[in-house]
Amino acid sequence: MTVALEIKKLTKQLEEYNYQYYVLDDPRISDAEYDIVFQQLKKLEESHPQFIHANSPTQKVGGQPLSKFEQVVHEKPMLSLDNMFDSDALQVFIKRATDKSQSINIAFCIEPKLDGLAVSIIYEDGLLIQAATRGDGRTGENVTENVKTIANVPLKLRGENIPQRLEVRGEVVMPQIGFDQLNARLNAKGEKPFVNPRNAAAGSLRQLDSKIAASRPLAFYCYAVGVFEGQLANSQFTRMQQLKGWGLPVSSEISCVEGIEACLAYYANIKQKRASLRYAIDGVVYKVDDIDLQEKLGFIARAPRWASAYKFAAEEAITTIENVEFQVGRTGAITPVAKLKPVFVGGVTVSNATLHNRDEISRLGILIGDQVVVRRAGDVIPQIVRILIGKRKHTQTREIHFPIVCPVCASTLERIEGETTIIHNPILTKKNLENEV
Ligand code: 5U1
Repeated sequence: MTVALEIKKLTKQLEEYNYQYYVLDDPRISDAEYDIVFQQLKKLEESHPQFIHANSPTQKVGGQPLSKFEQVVHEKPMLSLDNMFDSDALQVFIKRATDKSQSINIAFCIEPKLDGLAVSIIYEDGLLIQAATRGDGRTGENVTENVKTIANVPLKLRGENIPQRLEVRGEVVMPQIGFDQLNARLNAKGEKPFVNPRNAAAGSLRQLDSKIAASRPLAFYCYAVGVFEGQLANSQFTRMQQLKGWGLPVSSEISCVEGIEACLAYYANIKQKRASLRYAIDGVVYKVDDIDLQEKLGFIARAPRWASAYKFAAEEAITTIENVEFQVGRTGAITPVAKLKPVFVGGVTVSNATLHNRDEISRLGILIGDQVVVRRAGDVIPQIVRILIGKRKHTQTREIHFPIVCPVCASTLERIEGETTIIHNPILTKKNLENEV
C-alpha cells in the first residue's frame, strides 16, 4: 500500500473511532488501541508532511497565536431564550403553540439546557470553515482555530446527503471532571482557578493561543440548525438525529414528546439526574418540533415564541456552620471556607461553602455554630445565602478569628489596600510552600 493510501486508511479508521466515542457514546476499542492507531498516523504524517491533511484527526492541537479575534456577523441572528420558572408558564407556552396549530396535541423536542457558551459552526461541503461566538446575537468573535481543537467537534462531516452549506448552533461546555482537573493543574502552577465550568469554558474559548484552548477539556453539543443550503427534515428532533448521523454531537438526553404531562415528566427526570450528568445544566429547553409551526409562531423581541427554557430553581437547604478554616492559595491569598454539617442540596451532599473573604463574613454577620441557608445554583461552589438569626444560641456560637499569621508558613499576613483577600509575604510564602511540597 502506498503511504498516501495508508494515511487515508488510518484517517478513516480514527474518524470512525471518534464517531463511536464522541457521537454514539459507544467506544468499541480501548484508549490504548486508539492511541496505537493515532501514533501510527502521526508518524507517517511526520515522515511525509506533504500528505498531512488540514482535517486529519492529528491536527486538533492548535496553531499560531492570533493577535486579536476578527468580528463575525451572523447571517441569521443568534437568539436568546425566554425563561419559565414554573409549570404554569410551561402550560401557557404549550397552549400558545397548540392554538397556533391545527392539531389538538403537538410534539415538543426537549433537551437539557447546558450551562456553557453559545457558538455557531459553519460547514461547507462537509468541512468546518468557521466558528463564532454568539456575541450580542448579531456579531460574534471568530473562534474557528479554538473550536477546531475541541475533541468532539468534527473537522469533516461523515455520511450521505449533507447540506452543501450547514450552520449548526450549540453550546461549548467544560465537563465537570475536566473542570476539576484543570483547576487542580492551575492551582499546582500557582495560577488562579476558574470559579465554575461555564467561566472555564468561556475563558478557554477566548484564548488567542489555540494551543492553550487545545489543552482545555472542552466539549460541544448542537441544539439547532442556523442557515443551510440543501435538504433537512421538517422536524426539530429529526434534524438533530440527522446532525448526529453526520458526526455532530447532540445531547444523549434529547427527546420528543407530546402533552404537558410528558413535558413535566421529562423535566422531573432530568432534574433528578442533574448531578450525575457529565456537564452542568441549569434547566430544560422546550422547542416546538414542527419547523413550519416554528416559523408560523415567529419571534417576539429577541426570543422565539417556539422555544423556551424552564430553569431549575436554585436549591437551598438549612445547615450549621461547624467551623471556619482558612485555605492558602498558591498565590498566597487566604480564603475562609465554612465547614458545614453535611447537607443534601441540588442533588449532592455539601460540606464546604466558600466565604470568599473577610468582608463577606462581615456582610453575612456569621458566627461559628450559626444555622445558615446554603444555596447551590448552576455554579458548583455552594454559597451561604443568609444566617437564621432567630435560631442563634449564644451558648453555642463563637466568633470567627482571621489568622494573624499564615496557617501554612507562619509568615506575617498583609492586607492589600482595596482588596478583600489577605495576601501574605509572597516571597516568604513561595519559599515555604516549595519546601513543603
Ligand atoms: N439546549 C438548548 N439550549 N439552547 C439555547 N437549546 C437551545 N436553543 C437556543 C438557545 C439559545 O436557542 C434556540 C432559539 C435555537
